[in-house]
Amino acid sequence: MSGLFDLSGKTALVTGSARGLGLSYAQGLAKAGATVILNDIRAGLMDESVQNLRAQGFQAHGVVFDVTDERAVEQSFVQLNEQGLHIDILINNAGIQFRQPMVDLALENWQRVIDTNLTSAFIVSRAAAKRMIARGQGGKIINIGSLTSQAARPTVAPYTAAKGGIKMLTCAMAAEWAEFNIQTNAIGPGYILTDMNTALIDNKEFDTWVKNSNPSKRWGKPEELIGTAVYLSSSASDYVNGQIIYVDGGWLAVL
Ligand code: NAP
Ligand code: GCO
Repeated sequence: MSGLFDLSGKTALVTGSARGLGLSYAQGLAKAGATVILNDIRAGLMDESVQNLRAQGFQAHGVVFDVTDERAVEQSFVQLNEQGLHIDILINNAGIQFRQPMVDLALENWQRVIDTNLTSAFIVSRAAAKRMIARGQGGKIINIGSLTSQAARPTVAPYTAAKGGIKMLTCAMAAEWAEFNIQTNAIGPGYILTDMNTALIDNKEFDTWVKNSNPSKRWGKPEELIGTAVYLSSSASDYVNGQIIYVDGGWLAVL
């Protein structure tokens, strides 16, 4: 049974993984046997995280690129391939949040969130999928959605639109790439204790709302996303495609 979740011999790229959920995904996949490639826009932070993973005995590398920059993405994939690193598993994790009522929202801020949280998944997955198809060995692509892939709250419209798009882009990728033995799915985390949510965690009213809005009555922890990431990265999910798995304490399941 454990072989079902064994990632030995696989190479995984996790975008936005110098810290936060991305680093948790990378550490979890490394523990399952994968060689992991961290990505970030801040080289120093990324290098520090790569060294930390190596110090734990894991196979880890790093590649700096902005996920919204298609030229940098393509060049990075060429560089990785030249190093003998071929991506079997891609987790499109990089993302930002920008909270403001739409009537006050500048188009540039709308666009920046859409570019980073949605368009980037197209850009990076296109680079990965064409190489997976050429290699003929299949692959795994995991997009990172959110509760806002399914429901909205005020002041996070671009994030919500992007994450809703992630849900349907996951279906589109499954529609086009399943025949090449590439499984594309998504994870929809609930409210998780990371830097993205510091302002919310520190806000007593919001903290109370989160705890009262899910039957688990608490925020999630980054490490609680790892099992789903390993499952969707492994042969255990070879007949799962186009799905989003919410890891939300039951939030979306209850009235
Ligand atoms: P986070 O703590 O803010 O970390 C985001 C990571 O993405 C950082 O490492 C950041 O780099 C990187 N990043 C941002 N823009 C980038 C770009 N253009 N190119 C490359 N990397 C970039 O966020 P998080 O909470 O870990 O969230 C990670 C993902 O999970 C996001 O897609 C988020 O929407 C999603 N998510 C989070 C939650 C939650 O409750 N935390 C829930 C649902 C979904 P720097 O370190 O250089 O800033
Ligand atoms: C917000 C939060 C959320 C969470 C997550 C919930 O401002 O409401 O940032 O968007 O990060 O996406 O699933």
